Amino acid sequence: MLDRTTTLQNYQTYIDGTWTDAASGKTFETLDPYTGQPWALIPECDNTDVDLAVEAAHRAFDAGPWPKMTPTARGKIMRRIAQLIEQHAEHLAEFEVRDNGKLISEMLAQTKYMPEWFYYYAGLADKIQGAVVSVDRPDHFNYILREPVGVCAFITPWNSPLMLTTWKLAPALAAGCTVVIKPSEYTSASLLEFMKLVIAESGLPPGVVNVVTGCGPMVGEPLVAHRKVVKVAFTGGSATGARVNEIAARTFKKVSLELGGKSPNIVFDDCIMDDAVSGAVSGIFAATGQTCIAGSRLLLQEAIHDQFVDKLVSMAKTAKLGDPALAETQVGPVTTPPQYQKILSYIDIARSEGAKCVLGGEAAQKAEGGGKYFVKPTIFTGVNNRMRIAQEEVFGPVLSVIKFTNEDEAIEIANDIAYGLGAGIWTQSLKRPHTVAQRIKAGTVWINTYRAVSFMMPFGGYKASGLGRENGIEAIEGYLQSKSVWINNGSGGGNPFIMKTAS
Ligand code: TXE
Repeated sequence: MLDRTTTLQNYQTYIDGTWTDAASGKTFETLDPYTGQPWALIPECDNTDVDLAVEAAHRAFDAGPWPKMTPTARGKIMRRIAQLIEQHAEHLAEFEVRDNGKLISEMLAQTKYMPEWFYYYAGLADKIQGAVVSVDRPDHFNYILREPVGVCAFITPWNSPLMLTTWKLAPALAAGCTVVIKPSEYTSASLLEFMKLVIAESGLPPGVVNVVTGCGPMVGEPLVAHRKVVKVAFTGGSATGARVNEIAARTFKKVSLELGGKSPNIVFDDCIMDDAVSGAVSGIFAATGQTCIAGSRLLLQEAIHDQFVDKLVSMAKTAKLGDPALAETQVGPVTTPPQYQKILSYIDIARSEGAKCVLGGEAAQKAEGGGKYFVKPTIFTGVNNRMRIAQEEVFGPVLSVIKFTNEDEAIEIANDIAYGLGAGIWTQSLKRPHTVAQRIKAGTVWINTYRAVSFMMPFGGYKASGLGRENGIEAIEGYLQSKSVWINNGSGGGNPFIMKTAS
């Protein structure tokens, strides 16, 4: 059971294998979204701490044992990380809930699943193979080395802090990279607990994983700009992602971005209706709608629209709002005060655009807990895909229902958006899922399911939803680069003033 003691916990950050205060000595408060009260103090890092952390990661990469260790030995340490997460999954989930207000059932499912990433990429560590190339020159022996890129910066958001760190950390460690992580200023505590219980106990050499805490402009920007960082992996909003990408481009860093979404959940009239209703509810109200893959645009085929909306409203209105630390709670508070304001402002926008509110549409006043950040599950019908409520990411429990007549129109609406992260399709047809999945411009398409993720399945976005893919075998490519080695075993002759080509 979550311990909500009122004394503020004082955290230090973790740089070069050592617990330390911010160089400035400053701290900032982190809030419990359920009570609305501060519960911990986090070091307020700045440029100086960023530099210390990147230098530590750089030493660990350049001179330290990590990249030099055999991949098999690296894999063993990663398996130890997985075991430590298994051991502390409940504790870590409780700290996630305290900091981000998401449901204990959801956060526990995540922390219990996280070890799989470390097992999977630990298994890949000693299967990173170069190649021998029979090059088109006589007497040559050519080969390609696959090398870790170097120091990586991770910038993570507040919605699933440890899970989204894991998606980056496991492939980076397997590749032999070293890392500096900047968590969201709203949810730094669970990462610091993870460092204490998992990373510091795992046998990883000092400097391989470091943390700098603080806000985006003060810590994130200098980290992205640092000349010794060679790769940036970011999860967050599209506007911040664009800024991170611009800064990283100035020093030619590799970048992967996992950004926002406005995913269509498309229900055809040949669906199994109860499954689709449940999928629509889970798509938008799970995690209080604060997921990048929220199915925030529900596309309903005309013939079933009214019946579906009735069933949807009946199910959604039973959602139990309350303390996210209790197993029976189904919708928790919004994580951050600015996010709460943003959601309420989009409810006003939807009304002013002429959408019809058939459920919720306001803040929920909760006496218990004391927190102010609850929003009632909200459904708007009569939404037109050109409205802002259909086009812009709300990141809250607000669903836009859009009617369509046929498959072509559904696909046109689904793709008529800046984003392309996920999409759901509900149908019993055998043929339709494949044709529709091919025509949807999104990184993930779920058919008769929604919000499923796995360490084995690539995850990422089309269009403004991001660059690159996390998870699956291809994710490790983002942390590797190729080196071509040429060995001439014959004569070194030829004209020294022209490039050596085949002719
Ligand atoms: O995210 P930010 P915010 C979306 C969602 C939400 C909106 C804003 O729509 O309403 O983004 O949320 C760091 N240089 N998503 O403001 O700013 C920041 O400190 C470097 C979708 O909380 O993107 C944090 O660690 N870093 C999303 C991280 O970026 C900077 C999850 C994410 O914060 C920075 C979260 C800067 N200039 C929000 N400014 C998803 N894809 O799941 C901020 N940061």
